[in-house]
Amino acid sequence: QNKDNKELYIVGAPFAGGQGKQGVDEAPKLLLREGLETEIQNLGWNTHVSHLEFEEVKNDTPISNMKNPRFVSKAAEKVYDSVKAAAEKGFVLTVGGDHSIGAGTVAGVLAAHPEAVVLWIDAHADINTPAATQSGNIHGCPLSFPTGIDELPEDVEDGVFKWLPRKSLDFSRLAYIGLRDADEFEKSVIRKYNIAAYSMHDVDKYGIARVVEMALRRVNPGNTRPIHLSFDVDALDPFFAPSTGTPVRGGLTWREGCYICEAVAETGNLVAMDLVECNPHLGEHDEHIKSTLHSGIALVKSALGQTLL
Ligand code: 4U7
Ligand code: MN
Ligand code: MN
Ligand code: MN
Repeated sequence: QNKDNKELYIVGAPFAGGQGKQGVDEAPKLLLREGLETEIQNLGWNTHVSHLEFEEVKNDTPISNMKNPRFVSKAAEKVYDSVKAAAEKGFVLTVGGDHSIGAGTVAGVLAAHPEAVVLWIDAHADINTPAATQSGNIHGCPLSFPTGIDELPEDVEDGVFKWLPRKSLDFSRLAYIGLRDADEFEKSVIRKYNIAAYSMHDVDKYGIARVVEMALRRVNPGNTRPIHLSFDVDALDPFFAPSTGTPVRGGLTWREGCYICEAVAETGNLVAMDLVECNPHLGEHDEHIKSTLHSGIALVKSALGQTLL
C-alpha cells in the first residue's frame, strides 16, 4: 500500500438478504445523500462511487441452516469482485447493506492484500457456521467462510460460497472489539482458536485506547500488515445508532467508536473499511435515522484522516 495514494473507491452494496428486515439496503444511497462522499473529499481523497445491483434468486431454499443461501452467496461474490478490483487501486469503503457482504469484503481485501489483518467492530461475533446458526441469517456467519470453519461440502448445491477462498484469513489475524452478544457456539470458536476478542467488559476495564492497542499488538505486531476495518454500526450503543436490525444495549459511545477508527487510521496501514447495518426503516422517528446515519459518517471520517486538532 502506497501512503500517497489518495484514490478512494466507495462500493455501495445495497443488500438486505443476509437477514430478515427490509430497509438496510437503502443505507448506501441515504448515507451519500447525507454527505458521505463530500465529507470524504474534504479530507483530501479523490472519490469514485459505484452501486452494485443484486439479482433476485427464485426458489432459494435453505442449505444447512442458511436462509437465502444462493442470493447471499451471489451478492457476496459480486462484492468480492468489486472490492478486490478496487483494493488493487486504492482505499475501498464498502457501504452496506447487512453484514453478510463482509464475506465478500474480507475475501476481496485479502485477495488484493494477502497479508492483511481484519478488525471486526461489532456487538456480535458473526462467525456462526451454516450448521450452527440458529437464526439462519447469514449476516451472523460471514467470518466462518474466510476462516474456513464453515464445513460446507465441496459439492454444495449450486456452488454456494464455492467462489470464496477458504483459510485466507488466519485466526491470528482477526480481532474483535465491542462484543456483547456472541452466541455460545461463537464463544467456543473464539476460545478454541484463541481469537483476539475484546468485549464491552474489556472496554470498561481497560478503556478504549488500551483495548485498541492490545488488539493491534495481537494481530499486527510491528505494524507491518495492511488493515481491513469492518464496522457494524450496532457496535455503537443504540443511543448513538438506534436504526439497526439487531441493537444490543451497553455498546460503544460515539467517541469510543470514533477513537477506534482514528487509532487505526494513525497506524498508516488501513486499506479498507466496511460500514454496515444502518437500517433507515427502523427507529421510532426521523431523528433516530438521522443520528444513525451521522454516526456512520463520523466513523468513516475518523478512519479517513479527520483529526480533532
Ligand atoms: B450482525 C446472531 F443469534 N448471532 O446469528 C445470529 F444473536 O451482522 C445475530 O452482527 C447476528 O448484525 C447479528 O443471528 C449479525 C443472533
Ligand atoms: Mn452486529
Ligand atoms: Mn455484524
Ligand atoms: Mn445488526
